[in-house]
Amino acid sequence: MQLIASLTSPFARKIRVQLAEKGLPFVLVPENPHDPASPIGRFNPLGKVPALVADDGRTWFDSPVIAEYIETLSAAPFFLPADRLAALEVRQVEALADGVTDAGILVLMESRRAAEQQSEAWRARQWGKVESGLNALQSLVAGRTWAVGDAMSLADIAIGCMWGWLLLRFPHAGLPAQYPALAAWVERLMQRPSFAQTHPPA
Ligand SMILES: N[C@@H](CCC(=O)N[C@@H](CS)C(=O)NCC(=O)O)C(=O)O
Repeated sequence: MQLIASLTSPFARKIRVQLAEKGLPFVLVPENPHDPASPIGRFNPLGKVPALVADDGRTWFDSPVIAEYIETLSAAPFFLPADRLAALEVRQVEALADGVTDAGILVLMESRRAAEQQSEAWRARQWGKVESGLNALQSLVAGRTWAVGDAMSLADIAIGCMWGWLLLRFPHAGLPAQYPALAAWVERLMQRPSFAQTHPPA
């Protein structure tokens, strides 16, 4: 298996954590999707990482689809419950965490535009989604070991990768002080080798 990924992508990190937890071997192909010369469009018409080239030659994107494909490989532990409704609950929390990251990416991209093109209203709208998503996630994990059910799932992986990316890109936003319960909950996840090995480079 080949995973085409940037080392800072939280979406790619979800897959790297999942593969590491299962002990599945793969080749990491580092790619910068923002480089106009990047071949990523050959693997994902949307030009985004991650994309996975499976051993049978099929290509999968985006991260929730790749994660579900990996769950079909019969390699324990499993990160989606067998019960379809319980699995949907996991997927919803994953969508919430991914959505926070998506909104954060829009804030980051806005800040990289020329000053006169930036919109404070747009930035505030997107940051509002980050904050309301983090509030919901903090309430969700309060007093719980795992975000959904009684085992680690894609929900936990997505929350951990989202938080790691927010701290990387918004180090001065004071998020750990604003969301102390969520920060403490994620800190425990970060002790796992799968998260420690995939920490994004500065
Ligand atoms: N929904 C996608 C999001 C992937 C995504 O936004 N990847 C970013 C890197 S973190 C990217 O490749 N951006 C390049 C672009 O938008 O052109 C997933 O879950 O895989």
